[in-house]
Amino acid sequence: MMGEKQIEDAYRLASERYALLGVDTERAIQKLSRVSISLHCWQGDDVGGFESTGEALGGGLAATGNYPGKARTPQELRDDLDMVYRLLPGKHRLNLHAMYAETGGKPVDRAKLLPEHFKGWVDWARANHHGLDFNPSLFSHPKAADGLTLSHPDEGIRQYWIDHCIACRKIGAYFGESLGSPCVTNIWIPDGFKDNPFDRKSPRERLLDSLDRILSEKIPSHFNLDAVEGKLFGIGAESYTTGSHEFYLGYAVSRQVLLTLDSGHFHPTETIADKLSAVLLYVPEVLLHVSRGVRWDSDHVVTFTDDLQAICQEVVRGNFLERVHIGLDYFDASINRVAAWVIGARNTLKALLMALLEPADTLRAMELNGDFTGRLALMEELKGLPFGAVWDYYCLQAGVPVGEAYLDVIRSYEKKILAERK
Ligand code: RNT
Ligand code: ZN
Repeated sequence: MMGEKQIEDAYRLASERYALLGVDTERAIQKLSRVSISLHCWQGDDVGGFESTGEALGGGLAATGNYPGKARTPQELRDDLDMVYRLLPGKHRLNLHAMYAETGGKPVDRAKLLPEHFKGWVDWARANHHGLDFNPSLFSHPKAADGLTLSHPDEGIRQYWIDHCIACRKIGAYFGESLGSPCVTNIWIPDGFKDNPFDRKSPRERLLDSLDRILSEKIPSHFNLDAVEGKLFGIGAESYTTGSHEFYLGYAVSRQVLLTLDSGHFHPTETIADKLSAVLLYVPEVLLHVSRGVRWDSDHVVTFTDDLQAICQEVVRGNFLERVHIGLDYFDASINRVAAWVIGARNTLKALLMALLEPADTLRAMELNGDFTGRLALMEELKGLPFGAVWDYYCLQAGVPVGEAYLDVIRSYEKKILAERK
């Protein structure tokens, strides 16, 4: 393992190298330390939740694998998350789903969920200085069994899900008020059709009406921010998705709510990086669901891909760190779930750091002067600069394991804690 002195020496050399390009590594580290990533609670238990209704994962979502040790209770999930946060530099948030309510053993209807059902989460978040974000859960439920919720033709079912979303916004506001940091409450619905519908219009009209009714009560934006998440298709909804990208883009622009961009929700070669500078001209803020689709929206662990780098570059180059909420969204049940969280979150932070270390002024000037040769040459050279030494130093400073050393911690946690969960 690398010693402190080695890490510091490597950092000094790296810092000098970056300084030659006019990049201040201390400043980059400073900026990175202020970024909070919202970790998705659902990586810890394969999107199960704690309602114990025996419902299988629905909504066209699939978590594959059967690695032992998944969290079975809110306490176990919080224990696992505590371990994850200890391995990440910086202070980070948690993104909760409504189906992770703590209802003391007795089932509570999703339409009747109250802030008190999330008190355990809020107490934990407050004690550990985590902000909380939220999501209504419109899947894995008998009333969503046919894959329709807010666009359902049955008024009773549609109203049920409207009520659930209204309840969730109030819970989001409670999070924001209790923790002194606005909660982003993100609405994603599975609605769509396996085969070609005859009528593509009416479900969208119903969805629009549902959303307007859900959002009709104004909630101060320092407590709760509303976001809507579109998608291309889901398993069992291959031919039509009511809440498509165009639908929600129009909705977010016209209602001035947040637009959620999930990197797995577009055609496989379409990237969300290029969308940021476009949509942020029209919507106030964006929520990112950083994910990795392999051939489809498979929600693989986020790795250090060109795609991830491009997303982070766009956030940084556009000066959007204040307007883009960065959340993760994947679920891999085939590897240690704590490691899955840590790997994806560290990669996202690393990619942000790499973007923060770009010689922005130089590149901008080259571009404005039409020096595209220089721009290409410099952008390619940057890929080989020692940003890893800066990352290691940041981890050291933050008191978290450097490099793959975090794996030892996870392995011993697995042996002591996860292996006992049968
Ligand atoms: C589904 C969406 C959505 C979910 C979570 C669990 O395709 O990405 O964000 O992953 O709500
Ligand atoms: Zn998502």
